[in-house]
Amino acid sequence: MRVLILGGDGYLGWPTAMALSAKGHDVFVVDNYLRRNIALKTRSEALMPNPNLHERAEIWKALSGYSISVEIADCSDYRVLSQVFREFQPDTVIHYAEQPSAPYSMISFDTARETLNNNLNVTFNVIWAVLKHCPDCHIIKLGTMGEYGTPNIDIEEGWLEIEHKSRRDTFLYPRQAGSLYHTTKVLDTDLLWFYVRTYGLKATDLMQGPVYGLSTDECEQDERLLPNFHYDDIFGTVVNRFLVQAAANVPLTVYGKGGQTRGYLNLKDTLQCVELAMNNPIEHGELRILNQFTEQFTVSELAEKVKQAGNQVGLNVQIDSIKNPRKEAEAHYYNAHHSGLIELGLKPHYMSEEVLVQMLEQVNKYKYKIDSQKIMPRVRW
Ligand code: USQ
Repeated sequence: MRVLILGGDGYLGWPTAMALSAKGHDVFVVDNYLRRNIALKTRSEALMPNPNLHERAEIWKALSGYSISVEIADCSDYRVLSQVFREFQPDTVIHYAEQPSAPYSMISFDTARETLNNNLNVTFNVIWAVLKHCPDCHIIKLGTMGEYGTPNIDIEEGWLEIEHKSRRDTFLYPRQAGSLYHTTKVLDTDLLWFYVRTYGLKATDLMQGPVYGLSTDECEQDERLLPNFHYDDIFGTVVNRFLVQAAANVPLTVYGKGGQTRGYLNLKDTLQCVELAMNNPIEHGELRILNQFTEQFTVSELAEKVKQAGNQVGLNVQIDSIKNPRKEAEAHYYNAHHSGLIELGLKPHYMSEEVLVQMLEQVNKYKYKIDSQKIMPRVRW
């Protein structure tokens, strides 16, 4: 397949590009280094150095023989994106090109505006470029479980059947996000759904929970190919942060009561999920929504797991409950359904002690690079 990956420099984008090129697909990645630039501005650089996209593509080609085409361009500029679609004619577009940090979106008017503009403009441009140049192209978009929030009822897979005054209909499951970033994803979903039902596009919206992990099969071959692994308060997701905190002997930063429950998945499973979505096509006019995570934990359970894994490698991990910098429920009902991807063939890599120990050992190799200034939360809302 001809696969276009937007946001190909990211934590998910780069490993996806290598994994799909290794399967023989013709892969083209576009990125404007938005995350790299924000990381530099906010002192949130990744733990390991990441060569730029051109360099990574060259290293990958030398190692594997597979080519990845690279363009450094801004997907929020329609003229640029339109040209890429017109020339490359993708069978599938994987849209990761969003500002992905909830805390960054909550710093100020400017960062909120930047997040809103970037995320909605890119989604809108993707929709129009597909409509104009390749209406058969399957749009695979990364949504987030955070779109649903933490409702006091079960979270269904995208849709909810409602009975009202003895009549029934099916609607998008209600959404109530907890940050401006997550809200842009809600708006993305609405945009996609409008264009899918009106113009017959084909789209899969993957509602992903927080991802953890340092490497994938392809990344393991050369450390210069590792994904950009963040542990700061802006781009670091909770499990990755806890692993680095454990290695650095900093007490794990559980926000508030620690009863916040989310659905988690290993980076290796993100790649599987995206590939499964791609290899299982859908009809024109269908918006397929899949909840993309493999297991649910509270933040306190995660901290306990990292502590146990730390004991195995001789670390004395402490857990600290600190004032929650976010407005979110700290003890709540959470039961999210996620059978769609399993039915498509997902084989989960669960968060076993062995997996956590392996990750701690990997992090430990870069312990000398950990900057403990980047650990405590700097953004509050
Ligand atoms: N948390 C802590 N301590 C920390 C960091 C986080 O207790 O040091 C808590 C947060 O308060 C939250 C939970 O852990 O309750 C998850 O936080 P996170 O920072 O790992 O994830 P979040 O900000 O929600 O965003 C991440 C990704 C985002 C993706 C989302 C999926 O950055 O792109 O959309 O996970 S979800 O959380 O399901 O919305």
